[in-house]
Amino acid sequence: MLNTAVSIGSDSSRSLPHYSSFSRPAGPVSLQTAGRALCEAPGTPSGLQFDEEFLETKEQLQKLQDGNHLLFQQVPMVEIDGMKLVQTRSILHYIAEKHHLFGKDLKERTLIDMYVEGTLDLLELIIMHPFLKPDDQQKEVVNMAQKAIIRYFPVFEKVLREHGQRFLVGNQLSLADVILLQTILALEEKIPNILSAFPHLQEFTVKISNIPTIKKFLEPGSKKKPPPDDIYVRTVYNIFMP
Ligand SMILES: N[C@@H](CCC(=O)N[C@@H](CS)C(=O)NCC(=O)O)C(=O)O
Repeated sequence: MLNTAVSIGSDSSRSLPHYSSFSRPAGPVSLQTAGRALCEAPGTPSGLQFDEEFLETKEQLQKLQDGNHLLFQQVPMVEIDGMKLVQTRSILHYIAEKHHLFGKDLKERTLIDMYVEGTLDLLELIIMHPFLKPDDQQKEVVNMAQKAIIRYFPVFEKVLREHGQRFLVGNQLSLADVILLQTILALEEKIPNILSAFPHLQEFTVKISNIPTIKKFLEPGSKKKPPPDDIYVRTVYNIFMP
């Protein structure tokens, strides 16, 4: 899979794949990814600080591979707490666990995991969208909208309606909320009225977006990824295609 899926931010190097390193008081952390992504999400509510250096060439990737920094020769990689983490889900889970975004017990954790995995299935469609042929892109927007409106959003709308909390699981923020917010925001870039039939999700989006650390991340000038553009697509191809 062309995993543009995990990264922690981008700017005018906008949406370029990148190698990044970041640090927080607990110790050095470094992150390496390819494009707009998922890892930015769980670190965000915790106020995780990081610096970035973008992967822009095949040679940069090769250097990381040759240096044995990548367990399976792939990005994303996050260097944190003395480990070099790879595999998107493993990275997400580690950061979520570390920052108390993974529920209070096994049942909550599993519920969060199910919500996250379902949402990621939708988010991955969005992430892959720029790599489709131009003729297929419009059709895929329709497909994504249908998937969101028929399959995924009704589930979360019902959860929020019945649960009565502002969060999906328990009474505190979890990885499920963060990934869902990320997915809604990414989808709204393509389909602005995607939430029109989902009042609880609209409220959810506003409330979660206003959590101070998340709000800051969503403001201009942060490390949040902008929508992918042609330069991003070309760069990803140049780096990862043989
Ligand atoms: N299962 C891995 C897939 C990672 C992946 O496919 N990475 C691609 C970039 S998007 C890569 O590094 N490709 C280089 C290679 O395989 O040599 C994950 O979820 O992190």
